[in-house]
Amino acid sequence: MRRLFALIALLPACVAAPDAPVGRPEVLGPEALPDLDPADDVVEYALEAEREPVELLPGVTTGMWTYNKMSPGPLLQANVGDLVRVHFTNNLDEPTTVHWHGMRIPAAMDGVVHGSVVAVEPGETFTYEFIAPEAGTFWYHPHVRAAYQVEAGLYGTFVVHEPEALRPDVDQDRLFVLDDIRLDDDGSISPHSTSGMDVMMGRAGNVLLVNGSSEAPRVDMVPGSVERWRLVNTANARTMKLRFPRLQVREIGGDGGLWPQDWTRTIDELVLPVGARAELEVRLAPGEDHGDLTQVVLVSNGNGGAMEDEVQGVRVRAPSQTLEPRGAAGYTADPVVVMPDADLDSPATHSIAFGGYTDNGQTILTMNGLAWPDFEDWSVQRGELVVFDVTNELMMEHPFHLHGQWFSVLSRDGDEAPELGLRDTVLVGGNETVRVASTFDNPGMWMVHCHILEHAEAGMMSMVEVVE
Ligand SMILES: [Cu+2]
Repeated sequence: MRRLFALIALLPACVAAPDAPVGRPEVLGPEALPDLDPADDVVEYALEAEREPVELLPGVTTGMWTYNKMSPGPLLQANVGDLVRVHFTNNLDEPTTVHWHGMRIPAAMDGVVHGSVVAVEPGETFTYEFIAPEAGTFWYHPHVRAAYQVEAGLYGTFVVHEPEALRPDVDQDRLFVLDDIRLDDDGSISPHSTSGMDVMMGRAGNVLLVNGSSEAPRVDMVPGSVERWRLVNTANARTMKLRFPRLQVREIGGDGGLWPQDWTRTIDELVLPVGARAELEVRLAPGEDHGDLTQVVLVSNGNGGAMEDEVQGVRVRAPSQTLEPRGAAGYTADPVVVMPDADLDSPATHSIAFGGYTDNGQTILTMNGLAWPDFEDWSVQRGELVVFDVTNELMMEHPFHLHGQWFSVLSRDGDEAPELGLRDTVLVGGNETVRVASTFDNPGMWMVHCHILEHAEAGMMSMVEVVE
């Protein structure tokens, strides 16, 4: 039972996949959706948004909005380069869309309602079609009234597999979706607030979920074995701080997929902002009989203050019978990752400021002074290297998210940033400036926004046009 009864809101079951698709390794975690197209290089899925009671707390059902009656929704998979076709049907009573977070696909398929792209109305079906351009761990969610729809349960994962030669040699590939949700005592989702601290800080849940369960999933690992773990943070607002007691963990990739060997590093702690993903190589040392992934959360200290507490996220146990590890090598591939040609000293040519003000008691959050649906006129040439600053004029943090492109993180307040590789999401701390670089190689109109969904809906969204 991982309910956070005493959570300070102001501060911020593993199901085996059915038969693994041909040519794609099995990923354990959310249930995999069957591919309807027998061709090797085409995947076709039927996805349906509908209401469904889901058991989040043991013995208690919550009326959720689901994809295919599941929350998280089913795991979609493709090999890099595959044609992906998703027939999406909206059986809710309000419009929605599907946004493919992190996937650099055509703007018309990105699920953002703008220009000629309209929402999928109740009862309608829309087919999303694109080539899976890069390998990595991605997720999908609505981009309409997202603070409400994502909290209600509309989120799922999409794994695009690397070519065989670049895949880690592991005993198991697992996916953990980390989320929180705010439930009332009867198990129903607490009403949303459009003012006060929920808008200022984002909506924090009082129940932690891993793969849709409030019970920490249990994983059996043979001592001496090695696994690939993919982590996704789908919470509305909660930055996840993770620790890995008694496990040996190497960070091997992030939003933009797996890294060259040079960049991989041993970690015992990880900060995962909302929207972001992590790729980990996880070992249970020989002779060790258990380990954990823990989530560091704030709880009351009983005196009106707050303290950090570690809550089990994933429990790792060695099976009781003695088993020999297979001797898998782990992650030994060394892919070439083309990074934007910029470094710590590169000057910024554009700046985006997160700000806000109060108007008649209503909190309005802005980007460069404008609140969505108003946004600044910002365009770049396709393929142009742009170094830009993301500046936070407020004290609360904002996870900056760019659609359709990836960027590298150059610096934080002028100092080298710890984030490696290509990203689509980066956390900007209170009153901090993060400098990033992108080559903007995907044409179209693209969202740029804070991924705290309450902030986005209070105005913190903008667009950039990448001009051919
Ligand atoms: Cu924000």
